[in-house]
Amino acid sequence: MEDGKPVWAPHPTDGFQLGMIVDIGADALTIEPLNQRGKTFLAPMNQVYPAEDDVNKHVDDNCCLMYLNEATLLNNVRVRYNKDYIYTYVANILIAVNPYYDIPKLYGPEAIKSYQGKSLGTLPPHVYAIADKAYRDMKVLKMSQSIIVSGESGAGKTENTKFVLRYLTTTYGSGQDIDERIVEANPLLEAFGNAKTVRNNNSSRFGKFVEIHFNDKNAVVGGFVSHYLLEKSRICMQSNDERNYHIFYRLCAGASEDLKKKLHLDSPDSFRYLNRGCTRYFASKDADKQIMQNRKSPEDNKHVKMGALKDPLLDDQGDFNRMCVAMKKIGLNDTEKLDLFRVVAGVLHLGNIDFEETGSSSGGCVLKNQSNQTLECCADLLGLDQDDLRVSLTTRVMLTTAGGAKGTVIKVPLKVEQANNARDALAKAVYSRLFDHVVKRVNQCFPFETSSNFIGVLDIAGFEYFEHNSFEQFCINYCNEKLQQFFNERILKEEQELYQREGLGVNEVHYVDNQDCIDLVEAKLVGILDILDEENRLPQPSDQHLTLAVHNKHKDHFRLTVPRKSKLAIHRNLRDDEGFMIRHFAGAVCYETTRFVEKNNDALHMSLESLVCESKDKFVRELFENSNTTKDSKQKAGKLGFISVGNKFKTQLNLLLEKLRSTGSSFIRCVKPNLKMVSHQFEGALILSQLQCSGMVSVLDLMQGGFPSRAPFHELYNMYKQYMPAKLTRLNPRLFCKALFKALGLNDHDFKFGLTRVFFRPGKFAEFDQIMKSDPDHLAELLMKVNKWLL
Ligand code: AD9
Ligand code: MG
Repeated sequence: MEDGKPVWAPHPTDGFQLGMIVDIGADALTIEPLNQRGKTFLAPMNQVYPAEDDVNKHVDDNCCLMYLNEATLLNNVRVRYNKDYIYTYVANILIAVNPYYDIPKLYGPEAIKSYQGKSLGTLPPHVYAIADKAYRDMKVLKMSQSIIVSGESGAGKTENTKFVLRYLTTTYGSGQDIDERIVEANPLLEAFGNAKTVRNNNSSRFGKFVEIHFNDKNAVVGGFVSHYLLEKSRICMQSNDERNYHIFYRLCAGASEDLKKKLHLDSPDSFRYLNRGCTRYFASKDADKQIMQNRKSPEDNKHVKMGALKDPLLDDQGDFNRMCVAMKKIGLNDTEKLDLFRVVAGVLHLGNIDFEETGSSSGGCVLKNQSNQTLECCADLLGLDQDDLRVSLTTRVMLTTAGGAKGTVIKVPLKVEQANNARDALAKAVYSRLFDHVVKRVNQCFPFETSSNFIGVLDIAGFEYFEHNSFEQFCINYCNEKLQQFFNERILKEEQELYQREGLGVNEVHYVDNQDCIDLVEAKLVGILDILDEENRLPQPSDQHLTLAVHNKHKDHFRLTVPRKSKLAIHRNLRDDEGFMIRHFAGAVCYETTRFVEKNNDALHMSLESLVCESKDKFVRELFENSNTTKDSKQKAGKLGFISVGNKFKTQLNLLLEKLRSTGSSFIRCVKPNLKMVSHQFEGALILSQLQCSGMVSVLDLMQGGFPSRAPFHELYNMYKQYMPAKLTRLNPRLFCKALFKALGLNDHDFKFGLTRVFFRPGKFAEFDQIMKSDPDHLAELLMKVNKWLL
C-alpha cells in the first residue's frame, strides 16, 4: 500500500469502505474514512487492502485489475451491478449476481446468437459464454464437460441453469422435439420439487445434475436428469411464512370443478399439510386484484392477512395452467397426468387423518370420528383398503421371539403420537416416491440411444448456515465440502502443478485442504455417517446416544467440537448430547441432532410398506415396486427396519464426483445481492461473505501471480498455419510462436512461455485471438514482420 493513497477497510454493512491510513500500530491500522473526515477507527492489518486508482472503473474480468483482493473484487462487482452488468469473470470463473428483475435483452435470441462460437472474454461476461465454452471444449477436446453452478438459496442457480440449457438446445439442438423437451421438463420438476421459502419464492428443495447428450456430430440427442435429496420434512411441516411444494396449491387452485370433485379437493386451508406455516392472505376477488397489482412488493401485502391460504406473490392458477402446457409438450398423456394428481390429492387427505386415545388399558389410539370420511377419500385415491389403512396407521407389526415362539407376528397398538408419525412417514414415502417417478418420467421424454459426450449442469444448494441446522444442512454442507475440494483440485492444485511442470516459476498459493473434514463425515466406520447408521441399527436408537458417540469418537478432532464452544449464544445453550459443531471450509456450523436418527431412515415400517406395495392402484404399486431401493435391500430393510439416507447420499455424491472428475469443468458462482429479494439493492457485507464462502478469494491470490489462459504451441501453429508464408511453416511451433509474439509487439507482462505452451495473463488470450482473427491482411503484414525478424 502506497503512502497517501486510499485503501479499502472493513465496513459492517457495505463490506468495505474507502479510507486513509492515519496511523500504523503493531497489528492494527488507524483509518480515517473518506466520507467521514475527522473520524477514525481501528482495522486489523490483514483486512485492509490497496484500492485501485479509479474506484469507479470496472472491468469484465476481475483479473485485469492491478490489485486482486476481496475488496477490489467486491467493488468491481458492485460498480458493475449498479450498471446492470450482473456477470463478472475471475479468469474463467463466472460470478453472477441475481438482478431480481428482467434486464431487457440480456437473454434474448440476439444475445444467444452473438455468443455462438466466441472465445471467453471476447464479449461481455455472460452465462451464455460459459455454455459456449463448455460446448467448444467438448467439441475440440472430445471430452464431456460439466458446469457447476453454486450459491446460496435465492442466488440464481436454477435460473442460470435454465439459461445454459436453453442456450445449448437452441444453438446446438437438432431442431427436433427433444430440444424443447429438455427446457420444458423444468416446470414439471419445479412444480413437484420447488417451494416458497423465506429465502426464495421458488426454492429448489432438491439438487439436480442435468446432462445434455450430444452425438458424434456434436448435436443434441437427448438428456438425463439425476436428482439428490428431496427435502422430505417439508411435505408434512413448514416453517413460518413458508409453503409446501408448489404442486399442492396449484392443484387446489387450478383443477377443473370436475377434477376437484373427483379428488375431493377444497381450498388449501382445509388441509393440515398446507395450512400451517404460510401466512394467510385475503382471497376476495377485489383483494386478489389489488394483490396481483402489487406482486413485486411483498412488504405492501404483509398487512393483508387472514382468509383463504394464498400467496400474493405466486399465481397458483396461472402456474397450474403453465405446468399443464409443459406436461403436454414433454409428452405426458391425460392418464399419466391424472395419476400424478391423484397421488398428490391422496397425500393431502392422508395428512387430515386425526387420532385420539382409546382410553383402554392397552394405550392404543383410534381415528377421530370426523376422520373416517377422510380415510375413505385417501384409501380411494391411493387404491388402498380402508380397513387395512386404518390398522396400519394405528398398529405396528412386530416379529417376536418371546416365549420361544420364534417369528410370531404380533400387532402392537400405537399411541397417538406414534400414529401421527406413521401417517407422516407414509405421506413422505408416497410423495418422495412420486417425485422419483416424475424425474424418471421426465427422463423418458428425452431418451437417447448413443451419445458421444455430454454437458452436465449441476444445480445444487450451496453451503447453508442457519440459526437451527439439522440433518438436511449436515448433508448439504458435506456435499459442499466435496464440491469445494473438487474446485480446489481443478482451479488451485492443478493450476499450480501445471505452472511447476512448465517451469513458470510462479509463487505457490496456500489453500486449506479439506480432506480431513470430508473424512470426518464419510470415513468408513469412524465417519459421522457410519456412526449414525450404527445408531439406526440399535434396538433403541436415540439422538442423544448418537451425539455422544460422535463426540467420543472424535474427541480431539480439529474439525469437530461441542456446541458450547460456539461463538453464538443460541448454540452455547445446547448440551453436549444435543448437537455438534463442525468447522467447515466456509465457517463453523452447529448442528442440532434432534431427529437425525429418524431423518436418516428411509424405510417405512413393515405394515405400511406392504400396504402400499399391495395397492389396487397400479400406479401407486409401481411407485414402490420401482423405487430405487432393490428388492434385496428392501427385504433387508424390512428385517432391520432401516434404509440409510445418509449413506445413499454419500454413494450418489461419490458417483457424481467421479463423473465430474472425468469431465472438463466450468464454475458459475451465483450471488444473492440482498435478503429482501428486490432489485437494485447491493448489500456489500452479505455479498462479501458469499464471495469468501465460494473460494473466490484463494482464486484471486493465485491469479494475482498467475496465468489463467494458455495455448499449446502446436495448437497456435496449426490455427494460423494457413496464413503463413511457406518459409515460416518450416519453423518448429515453439519458435514460430516466439516470432509471432515478437511481431505482434505483445507486452512481455501479458504472457509467459512454458515448455509446451504459452501462458496468458487473464483476458489476454482473447485479445490475442481477436487480433489474429479479425483482419487477415493485417495478419499477413505481421507475418511478414516475423519473416524479417527471423532473417
Ligand atoms: V434455491 O437454492 O433453489 O432456493 P436458486 O436456485 O439459487 O435458489 P433461483 O434461480 O430460483 O435461485 O432465483 C431466485 C429468483 O431470483 C428467481 O425466481 C427470479 O425471480 C430471480 N432471478 C434469479 N436470477 C435471475 C436473472 N438472471 N434475471 C432475473 C432472476 N431474475
Ligand atoms: Mg434453485
